[in-house]
Amino acid sequence: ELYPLLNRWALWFFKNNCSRAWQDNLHLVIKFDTVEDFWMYNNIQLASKLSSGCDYAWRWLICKPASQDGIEPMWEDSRNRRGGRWLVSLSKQQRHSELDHLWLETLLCLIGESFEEHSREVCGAVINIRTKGDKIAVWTRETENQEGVLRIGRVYKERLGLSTKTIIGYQAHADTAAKSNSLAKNKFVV
Ligand code: M7G
Repeated sequence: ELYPLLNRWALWFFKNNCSRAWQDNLHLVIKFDTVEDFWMYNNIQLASKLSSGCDYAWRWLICKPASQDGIEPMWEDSRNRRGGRWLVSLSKQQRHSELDHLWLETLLCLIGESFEEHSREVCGAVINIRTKGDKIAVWTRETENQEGVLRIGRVYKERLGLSTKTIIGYQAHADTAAKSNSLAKNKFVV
């Protein structure tokens, strides 16, 4: 017997090829809507084993309600355009000690709809494997929904088991897109 998830999700993979446009490097791997399929595809490759550098890679999980088109994992998608992300920046050492665990917990928050009535605000999650430090983020739909954004941030931080001393910030995609090098300013922190 298969256990259904409340939503259908899509796993995307980003494999950088410097000679192509950013969007052309994004590949839809699989769509799934059962617990069993989630476990199967989640084990394809541990995040900590993905390569980095110019050959960097992403893994994505994006909401896809069965009856609608999926949200594409890019700022340009209409459901991301006004949104932003809760960003967890990791140190180099954390790749070996914590990355896989934090990513799995992030995925479980999403497919388990852990943010109660605010779960529908969640568009997806992304992991960036980077030599300068890996990043995990949860993308939400509407930067202006302060109550929802803050609630998601608090629940997410607690689920990751981050100490109260660790501050995580929320940035609007529009600000991130405008700043190619430095980090965009935080709209919220928890
Ligand atoms: P990144 O991979 O999110 O983080 O962005 P990084 O700085 O740690 O490598 C790197 C670059 O990828 C950005 O400066 C953009 O040129 C491009 N990029 C990233 N995202 C998420 C998008 C997106 O959603 N749309 C487009 N068009 N480009 C993006």
